[in-house]
Amino acid sequence: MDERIPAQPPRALIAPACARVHLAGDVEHPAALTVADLRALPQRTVQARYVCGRRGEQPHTYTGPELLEVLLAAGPRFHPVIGKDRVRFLVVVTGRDGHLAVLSWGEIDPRYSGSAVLMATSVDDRPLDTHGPQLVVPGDTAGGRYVSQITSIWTGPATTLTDI
Ligand SMILES: Nc1nc2c(c(=O)[nH]1)N[C@H]1C(S)=C(S)[C@@H](COP(=O)(O)O)O[C@H]1N2
Ligand SMILES: [Mo]
Repeated sequence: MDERIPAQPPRALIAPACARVHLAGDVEHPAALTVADLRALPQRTVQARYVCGRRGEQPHTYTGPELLEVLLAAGPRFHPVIGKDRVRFLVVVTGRDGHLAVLSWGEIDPRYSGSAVLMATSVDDRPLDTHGPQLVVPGDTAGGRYVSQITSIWTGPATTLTDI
């Protein structure tokens, strides 16, 4: 055997590349989550469709945890007594290519409008471990907030001009 050619390890021993989502902002527990970490949370499956400018209507089946659960696990620093403090919080979701979409806490919390926004760990049964999760916003018509290959999520309070 040619000693200069390193032996390849069996394919099963090569760890698959897995994307991470950096979760940061005004939270107690910043984290770098894999899709496998997201799969450890309670999963929901929804059918949703958005209209893509280039490819028309896109119906897909998405499975993953609710964005709300992922954010709550990070411990957002809401005011300990004033319940409505949470409606100041923004959620900024960024994809690998820099595409970015903003949600507000009131959109994802059932005590307000509360539509179930998911972080998909699979689309049409295709796992997203290597690509990274995709945001699913079933109430949206256009696809702009279906951010794919999510690399970071920031949450924290918006400020008013008087705070600046
Ligand atoms: N990371 C990332 N996600 C994205 C976008 C993007 O440019 N980058 N475009 C959005 C828009 S505008 C649409 S319509 C859908 C299109 O996704 P598709 O081509 O996979 O259907 O992805 C959404 N998610
Ligand atoms: Mo789009």
